[in-house]
Amino acid sequence: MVNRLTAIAVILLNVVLLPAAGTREREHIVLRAADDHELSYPTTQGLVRMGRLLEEWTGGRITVVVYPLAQLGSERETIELTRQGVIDINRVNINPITQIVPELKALALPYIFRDADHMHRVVDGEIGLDLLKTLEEKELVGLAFYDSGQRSIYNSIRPVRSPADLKGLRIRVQKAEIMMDMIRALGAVPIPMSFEEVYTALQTGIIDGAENNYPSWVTKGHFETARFYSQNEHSLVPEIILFSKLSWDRITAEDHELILKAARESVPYQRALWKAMVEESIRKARSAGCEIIVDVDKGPFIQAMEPVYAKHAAGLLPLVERIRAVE
Ligand code: GTR
Repeated sequence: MVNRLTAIAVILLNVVLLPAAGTREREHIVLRAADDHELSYPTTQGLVRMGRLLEEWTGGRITVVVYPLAQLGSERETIELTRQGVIDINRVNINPITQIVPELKALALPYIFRDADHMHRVVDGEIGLDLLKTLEEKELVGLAFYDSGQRSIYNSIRPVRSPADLKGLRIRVQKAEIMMDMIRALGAVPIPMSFEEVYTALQTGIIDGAENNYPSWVTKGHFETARFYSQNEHSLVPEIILFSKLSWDRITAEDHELILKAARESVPYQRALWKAMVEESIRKARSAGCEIIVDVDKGPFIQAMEPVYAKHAAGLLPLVERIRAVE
């Protein structure tokens, strides 16, 4: 939790450290970066890489201080703190931002991407650039997309092979309506809560399961209790690196270029780490005796998502068509 006083102190510090554009631009700039994963996780390491590049290119004039493990607040809180200029750089998942930028739902829709290559071509191309621009209206600057792999359902009660097996299970979701509706459409009960609360909620039985990629399931220890992972792959939603518009407007156009370049250069690095981490997580879960159901028939899951499209894609049909048309 970030209390108000800390937030104010950080804002004051920000004003001192980030000079107005065009003035004192040789001053040392310290950028605060937030991530909710541990320091060794691929997204957090991506931010570290970005910081190293900036330090190297500017001879130490720009420094990025990375705060891992949600030290600056849970995901929804840090999005607000980024809009307020308290946090400068924030790596978050797309799902929680769909609450304030509805266009981004196009990337969060269930089964919208054919596979990871399709998703990469979409976010690395024109559509990705257009979507990053939509953030400016919300006091945010979108820098780049990171990988988050596929999200699937895991639980502590039984192996899930079809939506019927999910009936009545209490499944934690991120604080995003689109995720609540997906879980509801599958016949389970969505329980929105912050990522940090899931471990205890699983241990105490407040929830029966959650949905996430393999690395989150394992690194957060959810696999200790939720031992059945069903690879139904309802979502391939990526991660995003945000920059505070307030902080952005205090730095020079030249530094904008450097920051964008560093963010983009950290992407292939993050993706390589990601791939390795997925494999390592599966290995770890298997050797801990977890049951991973890989051969899930996705047909009934895809069919069940119709109401989610009716509600969340209705206003985005041209964008959805553009995404589908990407080869
Ligand atoms: C992870 C993502 C986190 C957070 C988490 C969650 O895949 O990397 O930033 O969004 O999911 O489910 O809360």
